[in-house]
Amino acid sequence: MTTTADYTEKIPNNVNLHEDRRLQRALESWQPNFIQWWQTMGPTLPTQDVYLRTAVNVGRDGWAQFGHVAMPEYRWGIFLAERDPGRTVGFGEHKGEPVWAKVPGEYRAELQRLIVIQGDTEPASVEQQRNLGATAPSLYDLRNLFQVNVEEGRHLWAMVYLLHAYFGRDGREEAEMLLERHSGDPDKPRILGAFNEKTPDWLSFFMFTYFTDRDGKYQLASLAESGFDPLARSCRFMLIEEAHHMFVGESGVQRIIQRTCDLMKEHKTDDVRAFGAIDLATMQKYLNFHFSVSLDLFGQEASTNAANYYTMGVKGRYLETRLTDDHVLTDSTFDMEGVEDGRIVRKTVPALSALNERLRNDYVEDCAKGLLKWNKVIADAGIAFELKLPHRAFNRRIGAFNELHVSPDGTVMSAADWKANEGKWLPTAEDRAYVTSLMGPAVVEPGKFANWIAPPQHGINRPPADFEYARFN
Ligand code: BYC
Repeated sequence: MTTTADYTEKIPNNVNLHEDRRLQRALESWQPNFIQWWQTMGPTLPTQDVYLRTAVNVGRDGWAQFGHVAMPEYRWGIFLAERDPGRTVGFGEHKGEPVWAKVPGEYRAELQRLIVIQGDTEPASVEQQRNLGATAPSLYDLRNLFQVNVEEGRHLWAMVYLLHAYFGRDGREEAEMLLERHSGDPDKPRILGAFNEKTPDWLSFFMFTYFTDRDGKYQLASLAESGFDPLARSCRFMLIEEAHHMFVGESGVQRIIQRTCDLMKEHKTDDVRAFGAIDLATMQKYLNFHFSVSLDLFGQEASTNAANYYTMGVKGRYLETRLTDDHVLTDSTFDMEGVEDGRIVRKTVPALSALNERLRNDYVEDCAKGLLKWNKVIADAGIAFELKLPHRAFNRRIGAFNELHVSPDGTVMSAADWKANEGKWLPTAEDRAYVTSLMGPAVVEPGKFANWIAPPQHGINRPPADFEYARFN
């Protein structure tokens, strides 16, 4: 294994692919299918080239290089973080044993399932975002969208490599299926709910990259603890790229809020729709939607799957190695909210079965940090409004809260009352139509921004915000 990618190969990689001709041929025969998928399901806005970063190295310094790239020629590669030769399984019944370089036969099904679910989300998000280029609010934003898209494509490559390299024929078949399921397809949908929702406008895109990509961060971090070392190393490297995606979401929402607040102050009104911006009440509704849909991605609160993954050593907790308990959890308990007789109650449950909920807690805590920054923009403008995360039981489809009707402040109510208030809490058809109406043709003049969003404070990498981030024929 080398840290630097070999770019002379058809598939750039740091896994010495040329040493395994069979695997190399299998991946090279998947490659045209991927390109075909990218061309039919990937970004629709034609460009000559885009200023993108490409991973070239997994070492700490200079892991990526920036430059204008024609998108279909982007070099999607296979990169695993460097191997830690002394690494041992950090949790579960194999705690302290050397990590596995190959898939243990008895855990094959579980590992394959986790890798397939992870892999399925990556192309799904590209499909969801495919038409957004046509309404990009600036070249800077267009470039960020495409950066996210190519890297999700690379994350798909990361999971496909694992399927091909370690799961034989089943793995190759699953890799094909990853290109055959499509977001929102009635016959062959993507596996997880949030990845079948639409991302039709840029407010949705920024909320998605803030909330749903953040689920990615927490799931990848848990898989980065895996005893199956190639999976752990793949996820560790993916996390480096993922950070930018969440930055795009956080800063994107922040810039919309900034613009809204500027207009509210300038015109001394809450009704910024009259001036072509997005009012804070609508922002809250989008936030409610994306947060609740993303909470579902963590699975059931009580999960024997999660307990088994942990005991087997295939999926750990967030920052497992930094936690100070016994890393086995058979004798531990966990306090959480659950449902009893139609009410939300606190209960103490075995820690092993509550691992999904625990990860969801870590996630919620992290989500709240962005809101502090967003609310500061509002407070600095002297406006009396605060964005809030809705209660975790609000608008849930997966898990115990699915059976309840709960308001954003956590009040349990009848289905009829909930329905009567839904339009106050979640985007209505009219809200969505309004936001869509703001999405004009892509703003392609360097340094110019659509009316509903403020410019960023800095450009990407070194160039300023008015840099020509994308060029057209
Ligand atoms: N939708 O015991 P449970 C990302 C099913 S995002 C539909 O709780 P488990 C990204 C479940 O499959 C990160 N079905 O399940 C972000 C199970 O079915 P079976 C993606 C669901 O396994 C933005 C049953 O309900 N990575 O990277 O503990 C852009 C029982 O549930 C859902 C991963 O998710 C759902 N939401 O938990 C690009 C990591 N939830 O077995 C990329 C890998 C549950 O009874 N996946 N079910 O037929 C996992 O770790 C787990 O599979 C889950 C589910 C956390 C997703």
